[in-house]
Amino acid sequence: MLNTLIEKCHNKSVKVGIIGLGYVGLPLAEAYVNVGVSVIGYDVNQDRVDILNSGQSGMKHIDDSRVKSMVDKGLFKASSNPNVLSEVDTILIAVPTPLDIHHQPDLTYVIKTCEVIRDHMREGQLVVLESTTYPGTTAEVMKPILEQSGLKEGEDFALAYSPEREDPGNPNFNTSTIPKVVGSDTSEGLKAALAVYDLIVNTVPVKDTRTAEAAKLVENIYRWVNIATVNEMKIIFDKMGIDVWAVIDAAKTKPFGFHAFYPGPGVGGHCIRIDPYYLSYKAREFGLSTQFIELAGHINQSMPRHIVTRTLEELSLRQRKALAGSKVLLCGLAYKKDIDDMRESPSLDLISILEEHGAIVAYHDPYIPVVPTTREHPEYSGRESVDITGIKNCDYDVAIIATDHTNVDYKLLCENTPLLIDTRNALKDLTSEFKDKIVKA
Ligand code: SAJ
Repeated sequence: MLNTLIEKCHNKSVKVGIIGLGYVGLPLAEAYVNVGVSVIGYDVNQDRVDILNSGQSGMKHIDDSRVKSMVDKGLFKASSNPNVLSEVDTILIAVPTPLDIHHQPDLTYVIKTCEVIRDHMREGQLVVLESTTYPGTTAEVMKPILEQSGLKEGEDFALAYSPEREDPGNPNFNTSTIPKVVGSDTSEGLKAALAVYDLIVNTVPVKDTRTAEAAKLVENIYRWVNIATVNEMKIIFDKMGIDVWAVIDAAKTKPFGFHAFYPGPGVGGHCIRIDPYYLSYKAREFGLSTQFIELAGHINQSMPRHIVTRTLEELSLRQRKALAGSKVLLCGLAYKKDIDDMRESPSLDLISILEEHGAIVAYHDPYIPVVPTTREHPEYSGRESVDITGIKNCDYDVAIIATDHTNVDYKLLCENTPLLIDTRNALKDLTSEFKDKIVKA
């Protein structure tokens, strides 16, 4: 059933379809084009389709020249017409898997995508889900929808799961150099999926789709729980007058059995703080609870409020000032350093809690000159980053370092602010010079 597909992979005449042309789908398309394989991208967003077909990426971390080269080679085109899905030999799905307002998995995009594929798929195709999700999604959610087409998995089409491991902007790894876990519930499906992915990357075959789905969750739950651990350590060592960053730097000299994580103002991004709850959801189906995930969530999500409490305490102790009415400069809106992505950023929670206390909050982030509209905080859209070169005339009562961007003039900040709350150890090189005004929190 899939011999043709496998044959086409071997002679590189295979046509790859990719659904979802975002931070996962576009680099995936580029990896195939770079090995001479033709790609048709399908996206429901016509604006996105037009941007890509005009040779632009629409994303800061992907240079337009890369997309232009793909288009100019004649090996890539984007379309919002689902009919293209019958023209391709394999369909790779890279659509969002967020949480809904009840903090439950939201598979709307995956389900809608499967319904479109169902209505346009043909015999002999391989369908692969790449989006992070709970074990069982491919077999229990996708397969029934796709089989409504009348085609049968393992006989008429193949189905597999291969988790995306994109890390946007990571200078050390890219789509073609990050090993790709691949699982299918049929031997044909695994063979076909390996043939498709072997074209661009080293593959790691696993027993079935559930193993592959679970592997991705474990990767990110590992981070979620370990970040919570160091956040708790920070609170404990703070009380003991111990610098947690110095402790971690000492611990990481152990050449085995330790991986350094660092405390922060909370956990942002659309992976680490979301993926663990996909496992929590599925575990409840088996009458089980995921205590570490929930506890880590409690700790990580309490960090912004902890930072505000420490700010309030230090303002009161050092300046006999209340937080209400104080001028606060929040340094860093992005959820991690040197990127412009502020999705789910703890900085947004910091602003909200500071203003709840009556503080007057401004922000500085060299990567985010203006706050875009976000789902969770539309009220902040349009706010502008303040230029700190004029900071000496701004009389801020306190600056909170929430993101440790490299390109910020921290010395200027320390010279012109009476109190600095450093949640990232960003001021480590200035601590001796300004030790009386820097508080690690
Ligand atoms: N964070 C900490 N302390 C740490 C590490 C992270 O507070 O020690 C915070 C970050 O500031 C951020 C959040 O956690 O707010 C998430 O940070 P992250 O470094 O995990 O970055 P992400 O969310 O971009 O995670 C992605 C993941 N990649 C994929 O899911 C494919 C993750 O698996 C990668 O390990 C991570 O990038 C990475 O290493 O850059």
